[in-house]
Amino acid sequence: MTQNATNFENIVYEMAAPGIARVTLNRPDALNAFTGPMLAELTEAFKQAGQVSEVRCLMVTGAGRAFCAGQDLRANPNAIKDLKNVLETTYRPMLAALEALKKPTIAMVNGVAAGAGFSLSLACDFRVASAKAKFVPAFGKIALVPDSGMSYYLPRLIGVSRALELVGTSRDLTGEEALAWGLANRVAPPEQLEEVTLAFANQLAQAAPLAYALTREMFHRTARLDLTGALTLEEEFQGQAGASEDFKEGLAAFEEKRPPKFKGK
Ligand code: LHQ
Repeated sequence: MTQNATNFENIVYEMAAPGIARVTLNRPDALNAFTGPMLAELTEAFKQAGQVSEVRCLMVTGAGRAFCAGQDLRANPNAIKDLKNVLETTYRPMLAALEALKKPTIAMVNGVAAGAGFSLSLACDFRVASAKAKFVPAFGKIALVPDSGMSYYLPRLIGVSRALELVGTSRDLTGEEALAWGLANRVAPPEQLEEVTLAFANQLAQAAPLAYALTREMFHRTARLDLTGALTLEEEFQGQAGASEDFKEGLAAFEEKRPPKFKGK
């Protein structure tokens, strides 16, 4: 894949390293705030990353000093009139494409992540935060409720009480606090952020793709199941994973005392 092969204007989509794709929100002058065209490009990039088997892990980050300031409150006044419609038609497809990826996704939070930008970081499987990062709920300050998936992801990650504290007080969370609260998986000094994220991405890219996708789905679905339901789901998905070529490769690698080479089949 060449850099921005799809002629994106608001994002950069490229391979950051073998097996690791990177999407960079690229409106640094507006702190990478979301516009309709940017959300459409993100949707397309996530779909492409899902379709290309060479992509084994996806990183999402922001150009310049911010990760993303959420909805652009200035660019298009119409976009902040019918909020229900904007969410349904522009944010939901982007979040659905990210969810449908079924590959490890890491938000590399290089700076402020506000409103729907904070939500996007939560919709990724992992967050690696710069020590300079700030997670800013933002919604409460403009009398809105959390959207773009925050109502789903945030209480699951940090519990209902802390989620309500953050949104109710509109308090920002630093990278270090995010780590302590279990919201970030790693925190790194700004100059080491990329190196730390790539090392983590590289580990994740070695995971057996089918088993990872099934595990991810199980962990999301079992939150709504009782034990019997969870055991049933495990049996079904283990049946699928156990029928894969990658399982055979895993067993062979174990016998031969070597690292496995998974192909996603
Ligand atoms: C911005 C923005 C921004 C435009 C900073 N837009 N220019 C979905 C569907 C439909 C509608 C509604 O909402 C949603 C979901 C949402 O995301 S709602 C939440 C929207 N986001 C916000 O309310 C965040 C507003 N921004 C801020 O609170 C601060 O700017 C943050 C905390 C992001 C950054 O603070 P600082 O680092 O101190 O930077 P700054 O405030 O000085 O901003 C730098 C520039 O960026 C400034 O422009 P200027 O011309 O004065 O230099 C800001 O106006 C601009 N900017 N966020 N969302």
